[in-house]
Amino acid sequence: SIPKVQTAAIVPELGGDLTIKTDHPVPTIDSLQPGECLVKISHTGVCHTDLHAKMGDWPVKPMVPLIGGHEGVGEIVGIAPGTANSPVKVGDRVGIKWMADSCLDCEFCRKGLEMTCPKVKYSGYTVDGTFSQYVVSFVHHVTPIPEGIDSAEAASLLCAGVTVYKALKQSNTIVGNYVAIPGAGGGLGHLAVQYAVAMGLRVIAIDTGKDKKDLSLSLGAETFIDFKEEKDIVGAIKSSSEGLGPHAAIVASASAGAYKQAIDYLRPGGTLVCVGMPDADIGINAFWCVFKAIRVQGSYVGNRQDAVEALEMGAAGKVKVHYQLRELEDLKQTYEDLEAGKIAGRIVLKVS
Ligand code: 8ID
Ligand code: ZN
Repeated sequence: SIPKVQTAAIVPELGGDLTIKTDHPVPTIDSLQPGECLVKISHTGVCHTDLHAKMGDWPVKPMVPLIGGHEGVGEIVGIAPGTANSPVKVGDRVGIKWMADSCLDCEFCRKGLEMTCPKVKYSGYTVDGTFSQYVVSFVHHVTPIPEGIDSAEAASLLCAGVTVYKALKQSNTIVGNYVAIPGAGGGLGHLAVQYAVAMGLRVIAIDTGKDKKDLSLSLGAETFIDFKEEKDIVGAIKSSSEGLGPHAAIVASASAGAYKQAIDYLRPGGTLVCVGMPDADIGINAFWCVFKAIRVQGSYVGNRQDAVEALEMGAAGKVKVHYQLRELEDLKQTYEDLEAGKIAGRIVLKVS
């Protein structure tokens, strides 16, 4: 049976402290709108986006008070009365990702760009997210979790995994090409290394510290460059790729620094895929961008099909989230560690 109250981590105001409430109300099934479902969360990943949300450091602000979180896995415990054609049913194990809901009928939804739908809802940003035991989600957008992958493992594939999988799809690379991954030791980056290796790409990992170096190399990166120690990052990246530079860069770092060098080190004809989201200019020089025939591609999470594909890769054992398991109550500490750059891979919280 569904309890009346639950534990939830709440951001009361932007930039403020987190409050863990143990008596937060659980919505009743009868109060849900058609198309909505109630999901009992077992695990959720913590994405750097959740930290941006808590800090309110993006030009588009989240609602407050806010329950963050958008890498959740759980079980559907109820579906709103009057819901037609639900592709999922009570008892199904599903994932909740950043894109919580969209209209499915506009130009952007028809093109598979649901994340830019004018009616889009973002989990843990414009609707409450997965840092609580029970979450309202949407039957047409939850992602079925395939068998053969446990919930803690699957959680971070729903944002970090989907996002870098889609970014690599948009990188205009083929087997044998080089890809540079600034942020390679972080949540998104360590999965980008693995999807890239699975695609047959040769990975140049850029990040800092021994943990992130060891993780990147163990996942199949050919080279690791420490951005805090290497004086000539552009030179080091080029000399790791036959002197010509990588064919693509997937910038997965949460700071602006990593964007600045990309045009300098990319191979002519190469592609810069923008993934990390500091609210900052990326400093692209028009002359060199044209002169080197560089493409610049913004890559925003992934659509419903990308999510299914990214999870299938996880269930097939091609990629594996390297995570440390913590409790929901540890979210505050996790934000501090993320901000300090201390987390190699991901933190996943056990919610219930
Ligand atoms: O749809 C999207 N595009 C999307 C989806 C999900 C997340 C974008 N994001 C954004 C987040 O909002 C955040 O801005 O991607 C960024 C990275 O998210 P994350 O992987 O969850 O963050 P992390 O685990 O903190 O990893 C970031 C890594 O970047 C490194 C850090 O050391 C860390 O390992 N890094 C930094 I900060 N500056 C760097 C630099 N100059 C750098 N690595 C290389 N060069
Ligand atoms: Zn995310």
